[in-house]
Amino acid sequence: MNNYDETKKNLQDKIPRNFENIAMHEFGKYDINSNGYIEGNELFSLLKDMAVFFGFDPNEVETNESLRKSLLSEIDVNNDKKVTYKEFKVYYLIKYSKEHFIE
Ligand SMILES: [Ca+2]
Ligand SMILES: [Ca+2]
Repeated sequence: MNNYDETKKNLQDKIPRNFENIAMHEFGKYDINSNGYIEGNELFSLLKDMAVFFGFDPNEVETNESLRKSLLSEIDVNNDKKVTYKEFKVYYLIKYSKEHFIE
């Protein structure tokens, strides 16, 4: 087994089995009206949290449209200005990994 496989396996071992539940729960916090999309005003709290994650000032999200756009483009893969659970999960997995087991 090469190093890459090793690393991948270590990572998989560390992701909790209930990760899906955790991610869904997090998604639900942003999807206030539970319609399956984080969109419109719901995006602000997500983008603010993302700003913190990427090292920006969250207050800038309100005022800085280009920051908003660049953060959204990180997560909104199909560029429809809505964030689905599937799109959210990719970001959240990275965030979770970084917070829990990557320096
Ligand atoms: Ca929604
Ligand atoms: Ca989308």
